[in-house]
Amino acid sequence: MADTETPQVIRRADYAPPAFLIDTVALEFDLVPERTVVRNTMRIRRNPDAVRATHLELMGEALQFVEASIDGKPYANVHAHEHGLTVDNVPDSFELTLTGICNAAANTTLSGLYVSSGNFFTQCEAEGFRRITWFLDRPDVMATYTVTLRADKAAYPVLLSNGNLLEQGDLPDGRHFARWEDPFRKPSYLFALVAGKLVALEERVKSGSGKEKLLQVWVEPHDLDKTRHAMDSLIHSIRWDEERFGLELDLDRFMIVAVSDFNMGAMENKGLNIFNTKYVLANPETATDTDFSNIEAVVGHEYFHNWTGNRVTCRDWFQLSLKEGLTVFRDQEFSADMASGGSTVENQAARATKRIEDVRVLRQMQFAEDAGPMAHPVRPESYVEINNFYTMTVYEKGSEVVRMYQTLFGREGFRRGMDLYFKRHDGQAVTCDDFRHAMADANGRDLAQYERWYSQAGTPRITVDTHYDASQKRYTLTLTQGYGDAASAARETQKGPLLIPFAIGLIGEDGNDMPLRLEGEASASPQTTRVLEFTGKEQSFTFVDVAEKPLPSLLRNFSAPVVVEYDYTADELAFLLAHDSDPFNRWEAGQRLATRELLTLAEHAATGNALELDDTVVAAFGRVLNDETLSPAFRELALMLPSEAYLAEQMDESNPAAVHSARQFVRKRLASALKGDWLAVYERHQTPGAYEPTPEAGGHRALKNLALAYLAELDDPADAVRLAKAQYDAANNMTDRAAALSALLTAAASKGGAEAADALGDFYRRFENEPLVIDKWFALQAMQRGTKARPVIEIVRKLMAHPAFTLKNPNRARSLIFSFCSANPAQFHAADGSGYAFWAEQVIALDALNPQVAARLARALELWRRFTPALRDQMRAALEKVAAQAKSRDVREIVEKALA
Ligand code: B3K
Ligand code: ZN
Repeated sequence: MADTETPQVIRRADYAPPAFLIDTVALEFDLVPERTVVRNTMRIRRNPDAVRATHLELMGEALQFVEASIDGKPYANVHAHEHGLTVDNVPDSFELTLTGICNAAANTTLSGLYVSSGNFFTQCEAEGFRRITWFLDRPDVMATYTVTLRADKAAYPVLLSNGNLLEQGDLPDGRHFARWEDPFRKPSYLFALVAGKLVALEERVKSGSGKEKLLQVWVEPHDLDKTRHAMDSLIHSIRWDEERFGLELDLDRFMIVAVSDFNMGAMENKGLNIFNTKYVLANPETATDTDFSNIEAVVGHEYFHNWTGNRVTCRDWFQLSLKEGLTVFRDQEFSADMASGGSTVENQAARATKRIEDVRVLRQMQFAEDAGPMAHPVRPESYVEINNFYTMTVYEKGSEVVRMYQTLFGREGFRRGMDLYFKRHDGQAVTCDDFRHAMADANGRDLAQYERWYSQAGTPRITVDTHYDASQKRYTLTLTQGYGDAASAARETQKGPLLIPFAIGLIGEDGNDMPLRLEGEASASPQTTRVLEFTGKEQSFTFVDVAEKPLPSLLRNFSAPVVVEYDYTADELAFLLAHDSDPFNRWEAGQRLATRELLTLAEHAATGNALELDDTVVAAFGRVLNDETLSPAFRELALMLPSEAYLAEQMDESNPAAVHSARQFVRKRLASALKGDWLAVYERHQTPGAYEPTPEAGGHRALKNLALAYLAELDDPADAVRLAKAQYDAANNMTDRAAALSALLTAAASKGGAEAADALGDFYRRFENEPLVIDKWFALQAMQRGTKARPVIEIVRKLMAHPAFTLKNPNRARSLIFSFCSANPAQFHAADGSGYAFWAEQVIALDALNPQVAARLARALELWRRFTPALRDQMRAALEKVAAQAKSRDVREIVEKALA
């Protein structure tokens, strides 16, 4: 097999440096949708550090070969094939020019060069560049690029690529050109071009060293009024990276371009970030508070990649978390700092809100991934299709693995490690080990054991035993670590104990933190939270001078991505919820209390027993609801029950119907028992006046809308309907309007209601020309409560035929199909298997159009083995159907691993 043919499984252990290096690339594009001619001139030389090869193998896909020349002379000794191009008998150093043609108009994969709304865009990560031209399309081949774009001037007035604009001008026949140069060496996955009818919001800012920078946010003309927030987010990101990490923007110009057809969130191409419109466009009428904060986070994330990803990149794709885990950590810290008003630790509560949201995502999605057939270490050992490994594990667990360095060494120690990392590796393609070594060396530590965080899959479980010796005033915690009965994909990787930073506090009877003095220490430390370094399989820590029996506050601020098992009583959890000085653990106590109760109720529901709710839960939730000393944003998070998906995953056999009954029962009980309080909170947390997307105002809206959602659960939801209808009509922002519509849909499920239908109709008419809002319209309906008379699958199937629906636009497909299959478990897992049949049809249909999106949807069934037998059998049948028909490597890898 030629080396560019993709083997079945790619292994990390097989890494070998490239036989050739490419120093410079000059690309010329004649942009025509069906027939773009690409001329690619590369300066190539043998890699002195690799074994000598007789021929050069370049990767290429879906390309039509035209001609080749070496050092300016036509060269016939080339062979184009399905996976690339072989060039025989090459000298040691030469200039190779290849001309090929690609069909951007026919490209529905949205990888490589494609057309969206009549404009040209590219997406190259991970392996899309080879769909544009033949290349050593791997991240350890870094070159400088000059790019010339030529196109019809009327149809494509704007021509953009990476770096700085060198010149532009007119050509004969109504065409024009632009020439761009990126002065920094980069891997091919960071290449980008954009051409079309676009307009920009522009700002000029001065960077830390006083240099002027041009910032642009490019969109279609009708979207220019939705770019301010993205621009502000970019400016804040630039400032933040200078202040927190001393990292300055290295180009004179930085561009963001929005495109509505996009496979994921955004892409960090050097100097020319390309974004899904969903993470750029926002104004109060069209975007929710969540959209506003997501935009800030994603703009930050892509900008931060300029250093963590672009200046220092990955040696190979197994190192993906080197840039993704680190950059997620950076964007999480950025959002936390923005919410708490600067990079200080003062406003702990605002930071905690962000932390809670991040941990909720990690636990709900990454822990589930780690428990199934796709479980893999943060640095995977093998893959079939790399696009399947842009996962929660690589991103979110990867971020936790980076965060733990900061937990161990403090902010200053972490910064020292970052500084050393850039000093050693700027301009290089490196590995996760290089990052770990920089952290270790900058802090004078041996971090050999820490490597296991990168190589072991599965979620660690820590069991905690405590003993208080009243006569000696000694308190001993014994921690044991393991993985429980992990899925086989994870078990194979588990070799030994991890270095776990385990943050803890001890709480006295008065609810205050107690002083902490570990055995052997001269005196108690001023901090009442201590990070214990837990490295053994089992390890004990003894605190002395402990005046009374404490209540332990474990894993404060979620100091490691693990599950903690400790037998708290319901009263103890209620006490922690009321008193813990660590806001994360206050929230956590409420979640534990609710989870335990909900799981008991789900077992009862599964066996047909009557449901009854413990008063401790109602009382504890009531106290939080009415505690005006807590921020509204925090209260909203604390009063939200764990999701159905998370709860189902905690059961021995996942039973979505039973979980749904239990959760609904609790929601109704909390709604009715606290009805007066919900109504009062609803009134008290109105945000009159102009809309402001601040965390404070957003917190009020979140709590108010949660109150509305609870009220909509009442058997007689008349109050909720009245309030929701008034809120819908009067709303001056999308957060309130969408929440009102959602409450009307909920109320309609128990009572039926013309109000919901009217509001849905109005919503569609009002926002017909706003695709991102129409996505919300589809999603709200796909996620709604179903009834026996009207199961949601019927509504979804009907919406598939709606003129505004198309499978080709990933946002639209996600809004209807993914929302139903992944965010409406009770309806998707209907006992008759109708959800699974629908899923199989859609995965197969998407597979033919866009394998990356299809493979994401394919993952909705991967945990099938954990479900009740009746569902399990039907899920397997659906998976087998997809396995028999799917063509792409992407989908095949997912379903074959699920069935293995
Ligand atoms: N690096 C891109 C993701 C590319 C995904 C390719 N399937 C966006 C990001 O993480 O910033
Ligand atoms: Zn990223």
